[in-house]
Amino acid sequence: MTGDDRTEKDRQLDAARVDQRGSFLTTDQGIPVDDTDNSLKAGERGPTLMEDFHFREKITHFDHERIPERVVHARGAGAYGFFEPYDDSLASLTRAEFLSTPGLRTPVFVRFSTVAGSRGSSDTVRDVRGFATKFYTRQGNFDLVGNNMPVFFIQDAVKFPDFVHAVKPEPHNEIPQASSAHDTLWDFVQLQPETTHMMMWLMSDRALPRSFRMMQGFGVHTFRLVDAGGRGTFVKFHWKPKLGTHSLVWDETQKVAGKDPDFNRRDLWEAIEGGAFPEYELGLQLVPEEDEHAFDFDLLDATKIIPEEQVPVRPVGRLVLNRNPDNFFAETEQIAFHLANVVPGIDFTNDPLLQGRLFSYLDTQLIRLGGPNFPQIPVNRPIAEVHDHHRDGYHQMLINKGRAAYHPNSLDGGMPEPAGEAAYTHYQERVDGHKIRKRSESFGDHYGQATLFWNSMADWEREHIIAAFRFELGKVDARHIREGVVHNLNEVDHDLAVSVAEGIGVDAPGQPLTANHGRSSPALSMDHEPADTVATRKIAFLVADGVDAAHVQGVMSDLAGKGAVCEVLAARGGAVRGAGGEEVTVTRALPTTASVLFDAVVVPGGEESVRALAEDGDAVHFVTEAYKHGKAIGAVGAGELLLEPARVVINREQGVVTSPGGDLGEFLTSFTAAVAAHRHPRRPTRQIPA
Ligand code: HDD
Repeated sequence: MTGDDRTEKDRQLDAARVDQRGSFLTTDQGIPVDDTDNSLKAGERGPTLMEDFHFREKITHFDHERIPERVVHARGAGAYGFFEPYDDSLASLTRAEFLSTPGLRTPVFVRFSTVAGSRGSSDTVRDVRGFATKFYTRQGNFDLVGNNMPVFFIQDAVKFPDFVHAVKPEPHNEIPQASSAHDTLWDFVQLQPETTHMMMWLMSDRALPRSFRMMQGFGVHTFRLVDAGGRGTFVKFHWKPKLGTHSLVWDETQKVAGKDPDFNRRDLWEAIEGGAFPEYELGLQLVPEEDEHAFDFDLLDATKIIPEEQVPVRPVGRLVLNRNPDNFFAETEQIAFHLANVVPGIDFTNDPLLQGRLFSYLDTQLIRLGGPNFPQIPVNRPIAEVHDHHRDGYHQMLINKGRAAYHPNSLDGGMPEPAGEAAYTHYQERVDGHKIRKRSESFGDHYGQATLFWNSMADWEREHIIAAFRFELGKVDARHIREGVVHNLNEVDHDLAVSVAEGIGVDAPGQPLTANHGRSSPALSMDHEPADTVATRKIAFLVADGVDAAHVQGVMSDLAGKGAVCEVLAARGGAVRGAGGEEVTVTRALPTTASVLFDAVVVPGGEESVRALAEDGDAVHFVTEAYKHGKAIGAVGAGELLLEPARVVINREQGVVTSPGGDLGEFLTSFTAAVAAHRHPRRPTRQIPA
């Protein structure tokens, strides 16, 4: 990002940026340092002296480098960018300018995360992904702290510590890391049926995103837009990725966790560095206040969606991420989201999960960032001006002039005083009720939408969900917990419960508890996702000496021209010799990589090359595994000879594209479509080892 692309936030950050390249070493007091390799000692073999201020400063700072990781969402990756509304059509519904001023680019920082694992855990675990956006608007910061699933595990924030304690590693031995496949989580789940809908999402491939750039985001709760006259409209926020919503498969994720634990983080970083800026569309579901009770669920219940077929998602603007942070700790780690950061025109509802979050986020930042001045940390500072009566506290960075840190005052001319028309005014909701600890009966149906989700899945999505339940519950030792979950699943769908029971050694339920209502919502399935681009897809070319260099060159340049990222892999790094004696550069040696790190594989022709690959276990396994994981496989000319030892069945419909005569034109059309389809999950691969 250069010149005019720089946002106001970017320019503000310049004041905090430091570039030490070309500078000599100093202490924190600015004293030049003569030696940072030897401490000051009384004699060459003598004790280190207390007066070595450089030594003490260096060690002390190091000793205090760590801050507490986030209690949830500890592992994350972030980027800067901007949000831009399409038009002014929301102006009649909200005072929020950033949503309704055409052409206004509001700077943002987005942090994606996993939930359960600690900072050093793997990216590709089965988990919810956080999708938190800080909009630095001219009216102040607005934080949309969402997830990649539209519902949540619990209905009331008071249950959050229970849920998190259950899903985190077990307290006696801190096992397992970043995994929900253990007794305590499923114990909680079976006893707390409101988790059922979210567990369906968690067991689906939504929990295994291929990329942060290919997952949806949801504000989850019902919020409120408020217009200039104080009229409210219920709203649900949706992010839709431009590249479509796509997932990995379970076996793949487990292997990636070892081969490249930074898979999603690296993907985001590399896409932005390479100029393929991730883009998402913001969509809103809008419900007039008078329709609050028009649904068979409660809008205030965060375990429910509003089916898109009932209330369509209205596209309102786009989010583009175009700059990586300069320093992970300073920016991605220190960014502090808070649900209560709203701007005029956006307000809360009485969703009890939302209400509890309004307390938790500020509270957690105080311990995590060490005091009440964390909003002054550069990444957290709004671009709107800040004037307040807050003073002092740890790490106060500002020098507030004047005498009157109170209101009303006469000494500083009464300022700062409450703003007039520009001020945030809370939605004037009339509230009338008794103080009671009670859940509304309208929150009572815990299964109907879990069934809706199940009914909406394609055949292969259902297979993956069943396999996920079997895997997770297969790791649960306590039989009564497994039985409890199956009992709850029988409320969702009888066939589902029976299939899961059969895989985990508990008795299958004899009959359905509730008849499946038969309703579905096609928008919930990933089977209908757009499959029209190969942009940023990673494609491996397997080569050895004797490869047909024209195949490598021809296929690579075509795919690279369409935005794909191509790498040439061989048994060793360096280069291989082409069939015509030319040099073909190798990007990476096979032992340093794996098929799970790619979206597709091409075997170019050149009989000598293909025969050598067929004798190389790494190469054969590469192709077999890619096939098993449903990836596009292309073989040009003699490349086809590798498919048999790799147990690949040639079938264009299933994304295995060959060109026996070596004709590239027709091959490229079919192969491009096969890669754009993301995965081919309907291949008969059960017998294939990988
Ligand atoms: Fe939360 C972090 C999303 C319920 C308490 N949450 C956190 C982050 C995301 C979410 C994306 C990471 C932000 C970042 O990148 O820094 N949380 C959600 C969603 C929820 C939700 C979508 C339900 C709809 N959260 C929730 C509840 C509570 C919390 C009910 C507590 C009552 N969440 C926290 C927290 C965290 C947090 C403890 C940990 C670190 C942080 O806030 O900054 O306050």
